[in-house]
Amino acid sequence: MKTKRFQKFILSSLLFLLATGNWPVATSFAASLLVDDFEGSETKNKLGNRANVFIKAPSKAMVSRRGDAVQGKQTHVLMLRYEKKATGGPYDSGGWCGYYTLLKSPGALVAPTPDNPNPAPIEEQFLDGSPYKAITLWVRGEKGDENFVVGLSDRHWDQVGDSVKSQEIGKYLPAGKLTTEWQKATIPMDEFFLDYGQLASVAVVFEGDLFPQGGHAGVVYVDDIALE
Ligand SMILES: [Ca+2]
Repeated sequence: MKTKRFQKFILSSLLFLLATGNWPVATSFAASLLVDDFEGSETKNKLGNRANVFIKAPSKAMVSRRGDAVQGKQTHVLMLRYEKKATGGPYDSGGWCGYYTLLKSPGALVAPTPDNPNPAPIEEQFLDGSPYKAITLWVRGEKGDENFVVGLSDRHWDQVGDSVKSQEIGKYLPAGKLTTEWQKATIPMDEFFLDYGQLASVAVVFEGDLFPQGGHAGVVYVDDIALE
């Protein structure tokens, strides 16, 4: 009787482990980290951190949410509309624009109490990206002639308000370019030369020489930004 109960215990423990993936040995592998699936808040990602467009005039960008089917599954996705201008703005480069989502958590002031009249503020927390090998995201264009690069910043690049850029997105897509079909982009971390232990943000960026005619207006759709 006792043995049977023990066997049952072992079996249920195994089932629990299988169901939850909480294997003790699995701790050395990094599970993927979903940064945003665009199902929740419009201004915060799944990490609880801010996400928004960025704009340097005369370029501009806006975001919204749309329902779409990704791999046959109905879901919500980010719609990113951009107008990358060819001239004007800093260095007559037409400015730049895009969308960022923060990997770092913001710092905060701590309210003083009688016991602690001068509390230290909570510092920003940068994300340890060292367990991950790639940034992944699902993307499609509205027409298929869109283009962008991915920006990644660490503490240093964050402080200067910029990021390190990937190559053009097509390099990381199965079709070699954006199309009107959903594709998964996999951008190896080592495309970016920075401090992976202190990551600050991921961005979709329209800047530089992305388009043959200089400027371009278009719409790209994005879902499931993750670190894998
Ligand atoms: Ca989604």
